[in-house]
Amino acid sequence: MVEAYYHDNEEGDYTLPHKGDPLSLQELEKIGVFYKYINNQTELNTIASNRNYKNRDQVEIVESSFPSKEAFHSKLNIFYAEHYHDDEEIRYVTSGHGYFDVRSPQDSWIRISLSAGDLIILPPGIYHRFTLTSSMYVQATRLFKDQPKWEAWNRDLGRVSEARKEYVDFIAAKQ
Ligand code: KMT
Ligand code: NI
Repeated sequence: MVEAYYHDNEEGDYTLPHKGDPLSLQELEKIGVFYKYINNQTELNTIASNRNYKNRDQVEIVESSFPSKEAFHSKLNIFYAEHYHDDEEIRYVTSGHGYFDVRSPQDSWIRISLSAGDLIILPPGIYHRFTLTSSMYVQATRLFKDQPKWEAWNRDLGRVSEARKEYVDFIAAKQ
């Protein structure tokens, strides 16, 4: 079941829920984040073809699929570093659980809790991060238009691309 809420901003184990005030899916749409529950592959195919996504892959993020505990944790740290992409990020959770954190217009963290059947679309240019939950397991389909391009621009780089500018303008127009 999807759930969206503000992150409590407490430090510590980032796989814990960190639950703050709740937020509706309509509020997410206002910042360009779309959510949909999908219970069959046909619906996923429709979304992919409507948006011109030709390719996809399946990822399983669990310690046992990494060569070492260190490799697993370094991957989790990469996912959890705040970043944006110049393209949309579409993820469909097929098993397990994950948290996507996205920045609100006021720069607070909004946490979106996802499990099997949950599809999320993050717009180009939105700052976000991902973590496993305390279940420490997720399996997801990643959609991409052409070749996989997972270029991430971490916030500490301060880079402002065209996609980032467009997203900032989109948010500003709504205020
Ligand atoms: C990402 O880009 O953060 C990921 O692919 C995370 C795993 S997909 C649920
Ligand atoms: Ni990302």
